[in-house]
Amino acid sequence: MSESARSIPGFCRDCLKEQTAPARRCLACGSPRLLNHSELYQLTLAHIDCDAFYASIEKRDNPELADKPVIIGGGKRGVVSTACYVARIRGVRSAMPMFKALEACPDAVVIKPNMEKYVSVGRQIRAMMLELTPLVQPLSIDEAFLDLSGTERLHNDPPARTLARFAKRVENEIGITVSVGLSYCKFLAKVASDLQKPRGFSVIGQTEAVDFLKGRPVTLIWGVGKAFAQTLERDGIRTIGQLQTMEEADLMRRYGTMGQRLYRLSRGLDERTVEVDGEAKSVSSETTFNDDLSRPEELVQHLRRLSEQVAFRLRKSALAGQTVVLKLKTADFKLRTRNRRLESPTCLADRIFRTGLHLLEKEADGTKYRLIGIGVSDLADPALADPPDLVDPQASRRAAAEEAINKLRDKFGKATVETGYTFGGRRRGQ
Ligand code: DCP
Ligand code: MG
Repeated sequence: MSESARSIPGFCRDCLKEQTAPARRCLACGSPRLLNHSELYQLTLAHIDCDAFYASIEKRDNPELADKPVIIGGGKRGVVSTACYVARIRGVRSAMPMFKALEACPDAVVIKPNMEKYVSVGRQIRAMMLELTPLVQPLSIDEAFLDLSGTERLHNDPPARTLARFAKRVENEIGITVSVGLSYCKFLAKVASDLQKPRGFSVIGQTEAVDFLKGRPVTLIWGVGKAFAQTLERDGIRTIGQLQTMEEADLMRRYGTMGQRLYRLSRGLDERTVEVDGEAKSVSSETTFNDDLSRPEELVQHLRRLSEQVAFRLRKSALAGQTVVLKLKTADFKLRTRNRRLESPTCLADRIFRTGLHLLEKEADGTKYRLIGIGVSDLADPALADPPDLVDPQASRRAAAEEAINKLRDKFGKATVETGYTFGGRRRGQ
């Protein structure tokens, strides 16, 4: 063993015993869960994400489920919210229609979500995080960034060990597991927490960042969704390594401000700090078109898709919103926002979409747009959202119809079922 390998800082994640010589098992307790990294005790930025959050809580509350495949879902949308890791091995994924999930895993135990319970566990975990540092930025119900710089004195331990203790504490006191990512910036801390799930603890240091990123797909970069990945693919760019060889000016000329982000993140440069007041004030989703659009039916299609994304994000954050906001940017970069307050908060794609449609109707007057966005503000507790049929007696029927349509589309393809939303008084989308 070389001298440098000998001195890599590390410890056992089970008994926390220091372990500087890399080995297969802990010399003290025999656990294989050892953590060694040359920058282990310098890194301070963490991302923590609970493992199969809803499913883990249900397993905790019913030990008979421990080794069984468990799916949380059904309810309003008939899709999988989350699946435990046993069900994932069998091919079940988040957002999968329930009937497909049950095809993949017929013996799965399906449980309806109990949001109230999940929100309360989420709050307990957040309170524990705040004991580590005041700099906690929640991203959703089960995940947060933590900046642990300057906490070494307080905890009498470097952040890496404080985080390992935290993971143990959550297991012992709350009864579910978490995965930790530790790095020097937000981007890589978030990437790291996903590397070894469940019960993971991964470290990405400054020295290996560029090498680590080299072979990864561009979709790992924050803000590179499916559509933008396709644009990059058309330009022959698939890996982050390719971005690493490109000039900043070139990337900016091609992709605007996004180009700058690609330049920086591909090199592991990310100066964003952990924002304490990061509690969302609104949840929205928007898209910039490849070519400017003015035809109502095209705008409506985007509106529909974006409304579904907003509903999905609301669900993930355990939020609802009472004001629907439509955002449009004209071809000559003028911004138009229109909003409408609902009778009750909502987290349903259908209600967001219909309200957005109403707002869009007046704006789709032949103007050419380069961007459309939809979102909700006035965020509220999802338990208060969408009281059954109080608002619109048709709503639950429509939700059921939406589900039936989704099923047909899954079976026969998207083109089979057109819903023919009325727009501007005429029937479209035939
Ligand atoms: N969620 C949802 N619908 C989705 C994705 C997630 O309702 N399509 C909910 C259920 C999850 C919770 O949000 O339990 C947290 O989302 P994550 O993406 O962190 O997923 P999990 O915690 O379930 O799994 P992982 O272990 O991959 O983090
Ligand atoms: Mg999670």
